[in-house]
Amino acid sequence: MRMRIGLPIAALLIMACARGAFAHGEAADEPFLKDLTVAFYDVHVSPTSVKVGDPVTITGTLKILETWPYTLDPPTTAYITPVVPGPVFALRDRTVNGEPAFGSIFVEKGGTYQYKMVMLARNPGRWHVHPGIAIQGTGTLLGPGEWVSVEPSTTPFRYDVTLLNGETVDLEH
Ligand SMILES: [Cu+2]
Repeated sequence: MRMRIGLPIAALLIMACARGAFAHGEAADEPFLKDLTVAFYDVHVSPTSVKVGDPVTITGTLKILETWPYTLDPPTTAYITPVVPGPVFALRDRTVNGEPAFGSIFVEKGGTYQYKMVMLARNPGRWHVHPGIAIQGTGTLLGPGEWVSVEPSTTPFRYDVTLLNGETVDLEH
């Protein structure tokens, strides 16, 4: 009799305590990827609470480890990128080792890359933000993540770009 009551109570307690999934995806990477490919360190994401249209900056350093597995293609071409759940931020500016990096860069085993990425908050919500490096032939490897809250703004999102002829266009439209 005690068992009959105990089980439903336990089930209710578990349901009451269960919350939404809260994990960051990089925990799902295989250990050999996390330990042998790329080390991310000094990762900072700030600020972690903004309004739509405000900048969020990701800085940090990554090293492509000498232990890079021989079972993967050697790293040559890569793309350092914010990893966010969909187009909820828009990348505005990116430098790698102090140089502007508009697209892919050349990389090598043992190389160290200091990155800075500025992105604009585009959609309201609570988003997880990681630095990542997409390596040709391997895929995207993730660094540590941070939660960023984006509040709605009274002005709609804009992404203004000045063209060579001096004209300004809003890429959002
Ligand atoms: Cu995450």
